[in-house]
Amino acid sequence: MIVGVVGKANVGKSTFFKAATLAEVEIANYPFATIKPNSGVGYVKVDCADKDFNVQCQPREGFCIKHKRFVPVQLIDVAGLVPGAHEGKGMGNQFLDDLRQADVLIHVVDIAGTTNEKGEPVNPGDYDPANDIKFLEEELDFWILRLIKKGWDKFSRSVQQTHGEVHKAIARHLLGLGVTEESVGEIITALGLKDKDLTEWTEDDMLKLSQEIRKKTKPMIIACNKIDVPAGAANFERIQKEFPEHLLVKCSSESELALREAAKHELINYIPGEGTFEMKENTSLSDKQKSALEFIRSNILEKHGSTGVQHVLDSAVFDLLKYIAIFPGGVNKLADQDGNVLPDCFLLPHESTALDFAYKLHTDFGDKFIRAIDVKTKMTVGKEHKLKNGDVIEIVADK
Ligand SMILES: Nc1nc2c(ncn2[C@@H]2O[C@H](COP(=O)(O)OP(=O)(O)OP(=O)(O)O)[C@@H](O)[C@H]2O)c(=O)[nH]1
Ligand SMILES: [Mg+2]
Repeated sequence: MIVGVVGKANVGKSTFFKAATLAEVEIANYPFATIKPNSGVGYVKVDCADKDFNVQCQPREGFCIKHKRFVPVQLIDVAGLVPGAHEGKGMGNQFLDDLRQADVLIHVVDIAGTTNEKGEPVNPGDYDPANDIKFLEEELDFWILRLIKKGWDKFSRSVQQTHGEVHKAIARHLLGLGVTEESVGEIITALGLKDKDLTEWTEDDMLKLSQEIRKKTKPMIIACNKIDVPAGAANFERIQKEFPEHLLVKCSSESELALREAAKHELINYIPGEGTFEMKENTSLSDKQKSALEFIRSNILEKHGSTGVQHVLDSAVFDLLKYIAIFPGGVNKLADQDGNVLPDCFLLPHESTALDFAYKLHTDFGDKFIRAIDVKTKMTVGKEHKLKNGDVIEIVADK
């Protein structure tokens, strides 16, 4: 699972990324602080299956606090985009190539409007963040268009000469984007381009294809960041109405970063994504730190329920992509050979079957699949059985 963090320059992408990964990255109040992409491990939060068995798990990767399991996902934070990036404005958009493999995108928006279209600081509310939602999608479309156009002449001639099937050829041409032949087939049929010779495609045909490919391969959640700045809340309400088709989640990355760092230094007890934290006794918290934390408690957690950062990640993976978390385990034993209880948790696409899960564990399990057991109910299930979020599954395979 790869999650890409995108957005205009200076909106808080790196702050969001750092809050989610605690990786050391550059954060600064001017555009293009990030040049090279940052890659790190963040976590999505699921109800751990260990609770159903009254045990404590020992995750091989990630961690579990009070039966909330944090499952690793890869996050990539890239340079900021500005309108006209595809024509070379700002840092251009070629760096987006690092996001080709992303399964889902988090679009970070400065919902308080404290940065103009170039990413320069302005007074809160002086810029309308609705513009960013529109231009960013366009810039992503132009980025995909560039990938489509790369080597198009040669490619289209060779498909023409070999009478290749258009949807298969395009999927191959865009292999790096992870678009399937089936999806390309559906898109070009809907666009009425199915029978058009590739050598005759216009730039407009290609742009339409780019837009549809973006929607299919790069679903996007909008992280409405800087909700702590007073102008943010009203903008959020307004923009939510203006973009009813988009998934918008409010957040304050800066607050989440402060809480996670305080927790890392053992100054507070805080479970990422929760609406509360506790100050630890006998710590070296200064009065200034204490009041900053109390400010977060009353202005963010109590007002909005949480800082939103964890919620954005979870929502991207579980609401938008509809992934499910599956734990391998045995009916007689929940631990692996080393005694680690429920050591693994896998994120699988929506509608994955018992057989898909077997293949995910090992090719041999898939090839030699006999049956699977739903460990919570002890029911035997077959290959085609659709798994659901939180299932613990034992695969029985031929030796
Ligand atoms: N008030 C407030 N400020 C924030 C928040 N998140 C980030 N910032 C500030 O916004 C500025 C930009 O943050 P970065 O994380 O560097 O932004 P970026 O989008 O990575 O910027 P580029 O890499 O330059 O595109 C910094 O001054 C941050 O401290 C937030 O939740 N609230
Ligand atoms: Mg940055």
